[in-house]
Amino acid sequence: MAGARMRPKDEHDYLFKVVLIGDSGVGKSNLMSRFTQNEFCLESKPTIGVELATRTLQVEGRLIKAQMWNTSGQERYRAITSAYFRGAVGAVLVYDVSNPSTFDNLARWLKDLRDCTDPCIRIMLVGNKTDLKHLRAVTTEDAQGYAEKEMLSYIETSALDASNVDALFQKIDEYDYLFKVVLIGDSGVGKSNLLSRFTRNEFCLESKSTIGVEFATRTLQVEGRVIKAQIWDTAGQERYRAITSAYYRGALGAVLVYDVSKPSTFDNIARWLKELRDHADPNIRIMLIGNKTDLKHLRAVATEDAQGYAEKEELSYIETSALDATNVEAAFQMILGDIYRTISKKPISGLEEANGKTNGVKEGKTIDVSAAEGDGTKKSCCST
Ligand SMILES: Nc1nc2c(ncn2[C@@H]2O[C@H](COP(=O)(O)OP(=O)(O)OP(=O)(O)O)[C@@H](O)[C@H]2O)c(=O)[nH]1
Ligand SMILES: [Mg+2]
Repeated sequence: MAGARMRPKDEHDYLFKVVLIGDSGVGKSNLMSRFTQNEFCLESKPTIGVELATRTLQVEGRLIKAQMWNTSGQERYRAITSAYFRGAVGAVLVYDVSNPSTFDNLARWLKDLRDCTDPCIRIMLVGNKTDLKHLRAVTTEDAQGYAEKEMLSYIETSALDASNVDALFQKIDEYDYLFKVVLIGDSGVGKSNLLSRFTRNEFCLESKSTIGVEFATRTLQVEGRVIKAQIWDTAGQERYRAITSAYYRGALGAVLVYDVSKPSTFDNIARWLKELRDHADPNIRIMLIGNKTDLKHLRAVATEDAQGYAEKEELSYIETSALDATNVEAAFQMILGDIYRTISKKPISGLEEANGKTNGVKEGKTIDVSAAEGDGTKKSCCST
């Protein structure tokens, strides 16, 4: 058969819809044309003010078809916002490194994104026009700091000299899912050490009480998916705790930790659970951890008691030792797997038709890009 050994022209493993947003003039159209110029296919759509281009490329052995959507930054097409964002698995939020007002406006764009897209969407902050070195007005450090605070990846590009434009897309495909998980529990139960054991395989006997909020990430395989786990840690001590609602915002999982050698930390679990139920998303997955199992001779909370409590409260339960590393990996695999199973059961905004890889479309399936009506409601996989 003719061409039997060639891949069909439109074959791909995943289809990613990626939306470009940002102020007018920051270079969205040029980034898009720069990115899609090879195997270029500009399908100009009758939809209002939206242009669409695709490029198929190889990312880590997989054939990815990137479908880039671009709209005007000048006109705020409020009516089509939800349709524009529908089904997007990635968003590229662009500002101009030589124009500070485009950086200041990021918060507004981010709000639009968060209101209209799936909370699992991967957002990439892009500082464009790095070729204008002498006109630079937003520092890399400021942008990086902002990106970190808002949980975005960050990259600087120049559509003009093409630097980092391909890297931008490669970065968007680095992982399948980003899951935020928060650690809570009394001071001294070992939250920070569970975090350091899980993310860096480190333990510190004389760790100081946490002040404010920290987080660390680790990318790992969970149920065959590449998950980027972003684990947040805060002070168990009331006076050092950061604003609670910000801490819980966007969290898909919570790990409630007590110390098996200290009954008061177990008694306080009910209080932590209440706080969680008051502030976190009602669909958050919760796991109870009894830490410090290495202190066998000091054990003061029986496994059965904790297990009974966990069952009653519908939490998963595991005992760990951050010191000798027992079950730390298993614990995080458990909560991340639990989150994955929960969200993969639910239809994701605009991706109902794309069952399979939740943050992408499997095996040559195509999103109907002409379906431009959104219902204007906020949909999400992870929060209500
Ligand atoms: N034996 C033993 N000690 C542990 C374990 N995990 C933590 N520790 C010790 O317990 C103390 C407190 O640990 P942290 O991880 O700082 O506790 P935390 O929950 O983060 O405390 P706050 O930040 O104050 O809320 C430290 O001295 C740790 O070395 C463990 O699994 N076994
Ligand atoms: Mg701590």
